[in-house]
Amino acid sequence: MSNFGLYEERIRDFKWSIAEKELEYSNGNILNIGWYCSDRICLKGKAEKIALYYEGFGGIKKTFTFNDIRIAGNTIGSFLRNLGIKDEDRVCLFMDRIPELYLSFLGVLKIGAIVQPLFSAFGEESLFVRLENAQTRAIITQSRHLSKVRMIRDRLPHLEFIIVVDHVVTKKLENKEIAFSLSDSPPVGNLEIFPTKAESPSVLHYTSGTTGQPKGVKHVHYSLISQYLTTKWVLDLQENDIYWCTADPGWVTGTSYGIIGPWSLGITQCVLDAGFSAHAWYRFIDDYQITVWYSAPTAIRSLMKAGDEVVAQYNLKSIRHLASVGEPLNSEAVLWSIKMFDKPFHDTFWQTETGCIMITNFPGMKVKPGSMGKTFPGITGTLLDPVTYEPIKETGKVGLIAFQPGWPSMMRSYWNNEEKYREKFKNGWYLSGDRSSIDAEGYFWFIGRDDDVINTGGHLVSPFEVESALLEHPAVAESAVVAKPDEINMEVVKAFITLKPGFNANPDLELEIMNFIRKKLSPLAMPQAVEFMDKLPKTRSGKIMRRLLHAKEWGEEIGDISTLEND
Ligand code: 6R9
Repeated sequence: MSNFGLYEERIRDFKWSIAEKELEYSNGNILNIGWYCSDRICLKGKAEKIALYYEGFGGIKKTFTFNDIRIAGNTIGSFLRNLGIKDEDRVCLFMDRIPELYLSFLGVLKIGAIVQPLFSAFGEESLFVRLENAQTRAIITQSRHLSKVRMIRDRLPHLEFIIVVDHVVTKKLENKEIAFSLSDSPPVGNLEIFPTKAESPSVLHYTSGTTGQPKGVKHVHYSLISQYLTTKWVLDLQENDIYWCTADPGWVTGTSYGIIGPWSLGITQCVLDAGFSAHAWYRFIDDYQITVWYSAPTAIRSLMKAGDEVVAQYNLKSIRHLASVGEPLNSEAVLWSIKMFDKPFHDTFWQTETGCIMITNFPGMKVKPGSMGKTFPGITGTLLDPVTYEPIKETGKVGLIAFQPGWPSMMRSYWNNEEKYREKFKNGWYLSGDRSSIDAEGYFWFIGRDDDVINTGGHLVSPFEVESALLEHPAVAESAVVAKPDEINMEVVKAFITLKPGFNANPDLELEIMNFIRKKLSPLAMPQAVEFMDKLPKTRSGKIMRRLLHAKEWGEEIGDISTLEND
């Protein structure tokens, strides 16, 4: 059988029940992701297998077996349950990539509560809007992030518990704060797992759109089915693999493929929480003899820039399979990886909303550098005409990437935002919001997003959120935020600002405005360039035309400006 045949083979007679069968997933059994990722693996005889190799700043190392993560999940779950946290309560995880982050994820799910992971670099305002929207009841955090939580807790009436996992007794805890130390708590060997059903909510990830506040993407425990199977077939994880997913669990890649996928398969994974440097990353692969590596184009471009001679200083022969997600993977990056590791990075396309990989260069399939590959077996994908929303028949024509709803890990709703959820469907198709073409062999070629959302280094930034933060500064009259091209991150955030009367544009004011919004936004959303303008281009109805500013930055044709306001 040729390699190409494997993909064909998988597609033929595909049913999601393949995964249900392997997972012994049926009513009457425990259907809880927390249990699947730890207890079940132990029951399968792998209690002493390593689940996690962790390395933090300063070279701190910790190792956990599947039995360790099972017990730690129980201990955290039991602690939360004793506080009165119950099923479907929202519990936010606001931590760096320390072991407690991964272990709390299991603990929260085990008691049937909903995990709300948020990136620890978020500023207090970004944190506030997400906690307020979810009416979050508890937040688990670290001392170093406590000051941000303290600034907003009084405006969050639903937030009852602020749990600090690394509290030192010399510091005073304040209102709502509770210390919890995993190492000092009596280990809970057996916990009654909450009997979640397939459709019980599990994870609530926030994602940014062009307008309005970020939306909470609600997933359910049944998502496991597609996360398990895509991890197995696309990331190609096998029993003896040592796997490294470089994503932070504040984003969907870090939970679907940084926790649920590998652990439900009983695979050993590594976590490095020590920032980025080419030497540190290669050294990590070398030290742990990593075999499967799932990363992102911005990181790959940074590694390319660091120089090929750095690669040569490490033994990276262990690498067996490479995959990438989050932004367009340029063909140069694929060709580079073939040169350096003798293997291509396999692109994977998916979203917070899809919960699992949708389009991919399937292992063994011919990789076309620059293409995202084909739909995963069981996924029906097409391109829709942007006007009629009918599937496009002609090869090579650009359209909107759309999927037929119904795969297991599809979002079930946007939290408290039925209207926005409904907008995602047209003619029975789920609209991804991205544009692509498809070639004669069925390969997707990414073109761009269909909205104003900025994808900087794989992180989606809503121009609205940055503009709102800017508008809070007393000197700012109006603002418009667009993407600007960047060699490493592909796109960075650029802000155009008009000032209120009495204020003059100068470098001091720019610095002051930047310092002002730095407290509100995540570092990733911070503008890398600012331009003061006398006025912003607007439509006759008064809407700021970001499209014109975008075209200016990218040196593109401006296109139809018939709606532009006259002087
Ligand atoms: C998993 C994740 C989703 C958006 C998506 C698209 C972009 C993701 C991509 C890609 C080109 C790829 N995107 N994978 N663009 N090629 N292989 O990233 O989820 O944070 O929700 O972002 O990212 O624009 O719509 P999320």
